[in-house]
Amino acid sequence: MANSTVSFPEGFYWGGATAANQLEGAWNVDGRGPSVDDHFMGGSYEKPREITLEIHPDKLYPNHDGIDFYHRYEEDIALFAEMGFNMFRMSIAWSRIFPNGDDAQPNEAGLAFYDRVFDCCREHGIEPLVTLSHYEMPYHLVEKYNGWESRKLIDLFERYCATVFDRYQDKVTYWLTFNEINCGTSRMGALFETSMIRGFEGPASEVKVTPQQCYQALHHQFVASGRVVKLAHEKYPQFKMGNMDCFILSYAATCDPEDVFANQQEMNRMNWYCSDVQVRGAYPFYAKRYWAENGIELDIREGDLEDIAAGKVDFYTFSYYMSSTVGTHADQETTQGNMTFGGKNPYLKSTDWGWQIDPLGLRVALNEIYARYEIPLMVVENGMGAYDTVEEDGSIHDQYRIDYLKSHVRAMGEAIADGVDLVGYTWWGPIDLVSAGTGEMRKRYGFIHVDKHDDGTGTYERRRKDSFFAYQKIIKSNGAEG
Ligand code: BGP
Repeated sequence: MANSTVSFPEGFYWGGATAANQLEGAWNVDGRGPSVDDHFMGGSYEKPREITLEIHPDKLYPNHDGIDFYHRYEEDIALFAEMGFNMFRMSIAWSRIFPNGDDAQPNEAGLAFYDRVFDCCREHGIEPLVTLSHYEMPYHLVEKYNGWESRKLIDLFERYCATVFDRYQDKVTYWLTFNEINCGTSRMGALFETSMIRGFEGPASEVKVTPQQCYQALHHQFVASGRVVKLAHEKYPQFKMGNMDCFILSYAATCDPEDVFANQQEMNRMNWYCSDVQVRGAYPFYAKRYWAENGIELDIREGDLEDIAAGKVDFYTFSYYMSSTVGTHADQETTQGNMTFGGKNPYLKSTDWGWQIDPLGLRVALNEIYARYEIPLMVVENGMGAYDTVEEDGSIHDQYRIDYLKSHVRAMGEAIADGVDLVGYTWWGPIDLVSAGTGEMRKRYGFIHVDKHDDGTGTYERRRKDSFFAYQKIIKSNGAEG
């Protein structure tokens, strides 16, 4: 097909995405309770993160003070505004609002913090996009209930959401229930699993969770998401509610029908299972066979399926970093890194962390997703983790990040020209923050550099990289300079 002229719709949302536990810091300030992430030590490219029963703030794991956004949010949001953001994706730390998750009253200091952040966004004309649960929860809920394995979490989550909906109803319109909810269906779900395994200590990659536990916990999250979306629709008609999936597009490794079929099954399990439930409001047709073949017997109680049906989301959001391949042949190579993401693709290059870069795959994904659901889409995470070098004069020439950004913006423009209703794009980590997968600082995504290092040194000074100005131009031209 010939190249068409691409243009982004007026009012398109351009911005960046973050998560509370990866940037706020202030882990024990103003009444915040311990969160699961405070028990999650730093790792590296080679070494998986480790889970500890005690919190060790003195040891090397940078998430405890993040990048100190808690105290520097005004400066950071002003920098986002300077780039031209009209959307900022962030999460609320549940443990700031209910320090133990099941407290009788919410923590006023925690609520007041997000008031300040949302007000600051509004002053800069930035629309907040808020994730209610981004890879963390109050640690007490793991100790007491074994996290999402317990149905009790449904009520507790609903109460937390009702509290923040009520408080921020005039400040926030766009909400996402669970970040990358589908990671609970795979080994990648180590992060998710951390939040549901009581008493485990050691490398996160060794957490043993059965398919039964995973899918039961997911069922509880689906019911919770359904109830919360229903509540929002009934009480706050101005709210727009979204899901959030980690979309890892996979290709069949060869044209052997066995590979094609294996890939189709993987796409169902990894990419479609959760969004079919959250967008269509019911378990998909292929679920029953999958459960039966994997020894999963879901405890579905009266009212659960009605809650799921009543909680269909208004828009679909996803993260997109890479693609992979799925094959059945013995010589199939896998990707490298402290987490592997499927098979290698000889046609693609990878980032320093082994994530295969595939902008055309984003166009494929957008077309596939839109064909399936036909509701507005947002790419709420996309980005490139890389080592950056600060030159003597303080500049940072991150052309590799600019190339990644531009190629993905072009792919989105083409998808829009294809007819996809794409309404927003938030780059992951517009400011350097702590990596979720490895717990490192040196895996940097930002357009803004933060002087903080894995050995605990640094001034936290913020510095514009070359990519800062590239994104600024893209936004100013509404995607034309991509
Ligand atoms: C997504 C998570 C984010 C984020 C990002 C990059 O899976 O939603 O929290 O961190 O991936 O991953 P990493 O930090 O491991 O490079």
